[in-house]
Amino acid sequence: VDLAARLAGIVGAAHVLTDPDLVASYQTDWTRRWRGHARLVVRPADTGQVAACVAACAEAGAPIVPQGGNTGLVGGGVPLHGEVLLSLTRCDRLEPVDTLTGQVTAGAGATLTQVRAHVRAAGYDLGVDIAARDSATVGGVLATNAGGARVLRYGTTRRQVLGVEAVLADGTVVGRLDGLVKDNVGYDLAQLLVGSEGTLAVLTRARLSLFPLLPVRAVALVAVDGTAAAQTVFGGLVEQLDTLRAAEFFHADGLDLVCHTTGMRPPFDQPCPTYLLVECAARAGHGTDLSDALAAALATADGVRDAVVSTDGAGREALWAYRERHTESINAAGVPVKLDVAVPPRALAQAERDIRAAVAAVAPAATVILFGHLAEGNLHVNVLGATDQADPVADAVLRAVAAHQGSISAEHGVGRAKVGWVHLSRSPAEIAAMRAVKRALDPAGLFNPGVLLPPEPHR
Ligand code: 2HG
Ligand code: ZN
Repeated sequence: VDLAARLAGIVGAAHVLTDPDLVASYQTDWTRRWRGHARLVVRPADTGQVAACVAACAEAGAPIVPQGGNTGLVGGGVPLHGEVLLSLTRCDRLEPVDTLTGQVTAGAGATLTQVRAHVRAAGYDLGVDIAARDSATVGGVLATNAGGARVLRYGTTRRQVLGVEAVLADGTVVGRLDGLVKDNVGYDLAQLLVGSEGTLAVLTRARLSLFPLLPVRAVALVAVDGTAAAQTVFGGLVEQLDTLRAAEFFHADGLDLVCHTTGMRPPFDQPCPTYLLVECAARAGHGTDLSDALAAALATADGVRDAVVSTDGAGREALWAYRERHTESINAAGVPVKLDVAVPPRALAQAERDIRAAVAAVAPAATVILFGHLAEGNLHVNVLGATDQADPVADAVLRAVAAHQGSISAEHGVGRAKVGWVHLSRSPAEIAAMRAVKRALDPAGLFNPGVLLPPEPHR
């Protein structure tokens, strides 16, 4: 029996796709930079079916690319060379929120928006929040250890994961979802799989710790003179406010692009070089205190050129849109070379200058849009008009980042995009240890070949 027929026997014929029209959307990423082809798409509905599919592929020697919402930005979920595309979107079951512990078990295919709506009904919130929330799935978010806009308050995804269930390369199921906070029995497999980018196992479910829902929110957009000024303002706010949970920044060129693409009106009459967006959040009953405190803190913070504060839902969303609609606006302008990096905050402003200079040196006609998450020094480098120079551009940018003791991969993952530069952020000994883990868990190289680790040198 051929593989497609075997898989159809597991998931039902309707969930094995081979028709090129149906397979097409799974083979291209959202930015259009990564395209390839899948042997077929298989869409299991639960852990048992995932395990059976993995076992069948292992037996057939057919490599697997696991995929969630396909909104990744590093090509980590795109089949390039005829792999089996294992789509987890049907594994989206949400279990009841455990209100005694503030935890929930979610299927890998549930989107962040689905999980958030589910836990909100019980008075809880999900710590992770990213702009792709409507399509990004729990599995993809864990696989990349996604960061997003609230890391300064809740940490990255890793901090919110108490356990996972996953299917190993031979089709066995491992994991625990009991959510014991104190449970130290040997290696932490769940945390090993978080951030492993689909290279070690297929995540099927996760036990997540939740946070109290903070329904009262105030958002401010602050015009400043540059990145260093944004950091000064942020520092002033941190000193005065314990409700701060986001600090994002972008520049005039990005704002222009967003306004041009979306038709939004610029936020201020006078343009400024840089914009800082901050959000405060609190429990019910702190409404006026919150916006008053934010306005008062802004009034005394050094470096504020102009500011607008919004507390109502529509106003807050409108301010967030200037920041969150960067990605789609960049995409509308062309196929970007995307480099998500982090540098120590003290080096952020200089790193931005160095990155612009580095790109100008190899692709003088390219447009560089920089924005990101201020508190972590997490910069989203988007280079337009340079797809034919993607490798030299990546090389120049990532070397500039490494020179500041930064990380070549902050929150989107290494994927296929940065495999060639892992050595800039990890020592040979660390890479060897990672390879040993990969070989131990996936000796045949079944999962996500070509992602995360550079090809093995000949031994
Ligand atoms: C964000 O922070 C996302 O909006 C996407 O991480 C960043 O498009 C990008 O480069
Ligand atoms: Zn981001």
